[in-house]
Amino acid sequence: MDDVPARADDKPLLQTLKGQSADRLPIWLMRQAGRYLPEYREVRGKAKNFIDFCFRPDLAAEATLQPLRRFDLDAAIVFSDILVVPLALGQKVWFEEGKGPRLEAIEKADDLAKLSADELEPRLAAVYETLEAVAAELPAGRALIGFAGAPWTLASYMIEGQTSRDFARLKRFAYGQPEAFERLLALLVEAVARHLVAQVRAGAEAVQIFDSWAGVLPQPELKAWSLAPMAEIARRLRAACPGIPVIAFPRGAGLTYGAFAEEGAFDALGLDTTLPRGWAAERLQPKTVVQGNLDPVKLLVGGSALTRGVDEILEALGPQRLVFNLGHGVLPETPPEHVADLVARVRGTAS
Ligand code: 1CP
Repeated sequence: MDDVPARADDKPLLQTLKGQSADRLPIWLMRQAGRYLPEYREVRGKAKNFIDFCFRPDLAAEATLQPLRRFDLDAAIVFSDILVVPLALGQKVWFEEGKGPRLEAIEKADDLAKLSADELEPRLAAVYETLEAVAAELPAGRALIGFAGAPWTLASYMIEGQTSRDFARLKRFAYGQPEAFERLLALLVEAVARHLVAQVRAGAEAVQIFDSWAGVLPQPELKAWSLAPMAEIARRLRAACPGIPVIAFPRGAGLTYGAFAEEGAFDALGLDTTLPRGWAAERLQPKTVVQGNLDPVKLLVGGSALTRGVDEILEALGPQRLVFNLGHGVLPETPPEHVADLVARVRGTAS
């Protein structure tokens, strides 16, 4: 039996995130567990609904490990959702099949009084149990990633009540009631930081903070409401868990990615699909590790669109200080064989 767990410093993802040279170029994919895998759809069918799924450690651990059984990936990301945090704060959250998340929307400052972080960790105990179960089964050399939504993106769902096209309700609240909005962000900083600390204590070896909707903010609010809260979360997490690598994914932040790199609070920046790689190599990589940024549609299409896309990234950003990933999540229509092709291409050309 050679199932002695690898030392953390034997794991290529952790080596790269810590700025060390790695044994190989690490790759994992945002939304690598999910509807494009038939085995995912099967375990998903065993739960009453999506929230129940997220809170069933046996099923969630299985979904977390599925992509690693099929593909030679360097990390597992715990199967959960960013919306478990609003749920743990006392907001009503549910998923409508085929439509996505729904929340009982916050409409006015008074509604904030209903939210509290007092019970956060006990309400999210199932997520930590999932991490413990996955950590016990993780194949050697692979890392376990925990995650949370950033305060701005969480606030978007909490105020809009669902996904949005123009974020008009969110922005009206934020610009019109700045004091109440700051209170909401402060509560979310506290909740997300504690949720990440608990994930690390349960076995997460790196964390990613998803700010999926950062790109709808103008300046100076992008710095105030996306960058500053994420940096504060990273600082609190590091104070509690020294050395834990933090990846920030401020999707759509454009030129402000430069400010995220200069902040110095993050070990790596997840680049979205549109960020120019030459600029990232010149302006970001000297200061931080980068992760990204293949267009998920190239993965869906496969063939030469995929191989050319992979090669462009490896050429512009590899092989050091790069974690290979997509620029956003795997799309549900993606053929699983294309993921195998992607991993083979990264392994073949980069090692
Ligand atoms: O029916 C289903 O199976 C629902 C699809 C699904 C899945 C697979 C949802 C609903 N959430 C998840 C899991 C999930 N969500 C993970 C699992 C781990 C992995 O990556 O493999 C992660 C990291 C998330 C994170 C998440 N949830 C984000 C941030 C990342 C991103 O895609 O920008 C966001 C915005 C959500 C909210 C959410 N949950 C689910 C959906 C369909 C959405 C997005 C809705 C929208 O577009 O606004």
